[in-house]
Amino acid sequence: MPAWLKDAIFYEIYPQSFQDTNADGIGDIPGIIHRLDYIRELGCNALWLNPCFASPFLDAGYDVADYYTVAPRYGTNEDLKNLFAEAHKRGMHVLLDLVPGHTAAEHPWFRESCKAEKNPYTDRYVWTDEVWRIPEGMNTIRGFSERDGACVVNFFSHQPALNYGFLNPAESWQQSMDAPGPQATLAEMKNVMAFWLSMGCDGFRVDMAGSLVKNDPEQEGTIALWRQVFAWLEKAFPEAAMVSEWGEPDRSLRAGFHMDFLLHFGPSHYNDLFRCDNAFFAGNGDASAFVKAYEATRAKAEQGLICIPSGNHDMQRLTTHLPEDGVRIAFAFLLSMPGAPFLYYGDEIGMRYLWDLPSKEGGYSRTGARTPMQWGRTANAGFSSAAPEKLYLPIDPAGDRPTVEAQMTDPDSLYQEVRHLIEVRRANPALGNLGRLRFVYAPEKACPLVYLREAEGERVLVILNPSETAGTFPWTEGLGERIYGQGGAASVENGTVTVPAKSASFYRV
Ligand code: TEU
Ligand code: CA
Repeated sequence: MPAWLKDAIFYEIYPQSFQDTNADGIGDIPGIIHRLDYIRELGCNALWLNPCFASPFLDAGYDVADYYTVAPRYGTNEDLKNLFAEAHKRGMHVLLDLVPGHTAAEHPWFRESCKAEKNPYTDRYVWTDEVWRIPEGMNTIRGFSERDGACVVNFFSHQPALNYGFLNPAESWQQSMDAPGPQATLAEMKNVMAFWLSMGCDGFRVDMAGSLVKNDPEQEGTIALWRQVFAWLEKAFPEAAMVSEWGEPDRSLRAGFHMDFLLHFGPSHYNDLFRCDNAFFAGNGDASAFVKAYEATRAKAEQGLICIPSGNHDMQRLTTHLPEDGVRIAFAFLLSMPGAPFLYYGDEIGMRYLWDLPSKEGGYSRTGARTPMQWGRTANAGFSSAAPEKLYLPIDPAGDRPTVEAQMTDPDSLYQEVRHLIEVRRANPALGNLGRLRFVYAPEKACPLVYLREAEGERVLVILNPSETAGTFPWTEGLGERIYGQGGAASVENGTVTVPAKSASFYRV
């Protein structure tokens, strides 16, 4: 694992909505450079940028039309190179988003692949051998090409699946992983990675990383494929960091990834905590299923970081299902768990999910979590000087919408709470990315949630009680210094700790 991940705290930027510098209403790379100091001051020292490559933007850039060129609306390759350099100057690292599973339908490879005559791209995508043959359990598009066949798609219908082969080819059109077509696809994806890494990029967040090999229910083929990639990467770019969008760390970390996310899909029960009708951090939900799933996955994954994001561009905002105090306790959790924290832009000021927005670039219900960053009081909240109707998405119209400017000067703001939590994390090795974790108390449908963090001979007990009522848990040791607190302090008597309602505390023990 690259050494820099030991204390990496990531900030996810949706480039189109962060900072516009040329008044076209769309965020851009010079805008990200302009805001690097803001991110550093918050305490984050690493970035993940959503895809910023040439694209028809039918899925916000997750439909890549050219892996080697920055989308003109964001700037140039030179701008991106500049971002890497400016980030490095500040001790920061930058991950790009790699989308290896599919391309845009307008990618030149796909155009070639659609032709009836054989050419170097015939086997770049997964095709059946006749248009009438529709493979079971896979989505296809058909009847649009001269080539006779149905083409498998990975996500939306305009995202044809790149061909990495089948685990156990069962039909003549299914190629094995080591056939020339799949091997050429993989070699090209390595070229893409090497291209950006050589330019100064520090690694990738890998989109749908578990989706590459087909007919692979246990993902053993995809795991083997990634292990090959990592064998190469560790030699060629040993400092490159890789985080998978997989959602099953026991598989992804075995595949060689340094980090994986717990997400709104997969077996993690992530949503139980933050995004459901009775979310745990809202006060009367359940954290025990999450804890059980976490312990099970951790036991199977011997190495690597399990990362719990505050949100991302695919889900509602952290504020959607949680009250303000619940959001703060959720941040106390996010910034005291092991793994590298990932903050979604704007979550640090409590930006809101905007309901009922018309879909933008394939966002659909995800659109409301992708609105422009709210910097301050100036026009368009400081995001852009374009006319409001030209903005990528509208700014939150609420009169009391949170802004960076207001929260930076308010000592009681969420921004200050998050910044302070990052400081506390950095000051205490036990709370760091690699520190050990043991759950002490995680009752079913009850509070508090209690766990012990430990590293370098230091131990910190984390006690989180989002409930409206006080709670207790058994603890036979004493409590030392309270190094972080929200709400009232806990008290210990006769082997029982009493925790006030709506509180979060970190104690040295
Ligand atoms: O997402 C994959 C995915 O399965 C989901 O996150 C999905 O977008 C969500 O569940 C819908 O609510 C990744 C990207 O994060 C997403 O933005 C892309 O649209 C998708 O891959 C295709 O590339
Ligand atoms: Ca712009």
